[in-house]
Amino acid sequence: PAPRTILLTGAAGGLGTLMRSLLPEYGYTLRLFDVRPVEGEPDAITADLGDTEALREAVRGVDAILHLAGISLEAPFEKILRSNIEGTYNLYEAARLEGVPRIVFASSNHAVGFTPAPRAGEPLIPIDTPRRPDTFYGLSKSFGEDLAQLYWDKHGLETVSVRIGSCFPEPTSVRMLSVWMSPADGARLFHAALTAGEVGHTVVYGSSANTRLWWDLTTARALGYDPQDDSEPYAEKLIAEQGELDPQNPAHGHLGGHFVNDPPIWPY
Ligand code: NAI
Ligand code: 15L
Repeated sequence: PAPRTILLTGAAGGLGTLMRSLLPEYGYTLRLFDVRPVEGEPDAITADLGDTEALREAVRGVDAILHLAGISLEAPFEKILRSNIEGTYNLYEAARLEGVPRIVFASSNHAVGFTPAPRAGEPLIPIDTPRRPDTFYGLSKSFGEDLAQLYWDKHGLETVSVRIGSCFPEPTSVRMLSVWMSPADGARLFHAALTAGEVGHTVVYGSSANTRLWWDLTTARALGYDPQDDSEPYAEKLIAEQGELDPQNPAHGHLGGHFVNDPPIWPY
């Protein structure tokens, strides 16, 4: 049966806020979880991923989990360790103990961020490209994907790991023309990941059907994902403002963009 009640972790964040408005249209009831209060949502669970009791209670009875909570930029290793590595482990343990059958995990392009970006005419980056994290942040997403594989192989807990590109209302850089996922396509992809039959542990790239796409969406499409958007209408303006990508510039020549040499730092 299609999942109905979803635990949404990271509900106060940018993507969480977008999904709070888009996912109910697909018929989901959302239970919200974040360490920060979720504005206008008094029933949201305000707790840290380090709070194992709160997590057990939060996951109890849900049909699936959309796990967006965590540090979403670069940070000192100790912080990444607590929120993203231990936090994701705590969530998987809670899900295993409570019998939640599926997690959709917000992985990131930064798990493979040091992969050279394909130039025009070169093949798209396949989903089984070796992982090349560009930051401790990307390393934590790589860990999350391996954790998901372990919980599938050992415990039969299914995951779709979504290596999200850039999910924002509009692309704001020339790099984003290649990796952008429109919020509407994000909701389509998460819905497909939540409802597809037997996924085991499936890894997919998360983006729209961009003209300048860098990676292969085959595994995402196999879930039933049918992206409707393309960043191309934004190309002319962004290229006029910022210029074409220069492959000699490390921040332009890798999937992870400026995370490879000048990552944005988590401010909290
Ligand atoms: P965000 O930083 O806006 O939201 C993350 C949320 O997680 C925040 O509300 C924060 O309070 C919460 N959080 C952080 N540590 C926590 C902890 N220890 N316990 C409980 N809650 C905690 O990030 P955004 O953009 O919404 O991203 C959501 C997820 O998707 C993140 O895991 C991020 O790594 C991933 N992602 C996002 C991309 C994007 O384009 N927005 C691209 C690739 C991955
Ligand atoms: C990510 O993983 C970040 O969470 C997000 O804030 C963006 O920076 C995105 O990647 C990106 O690569 O643009």
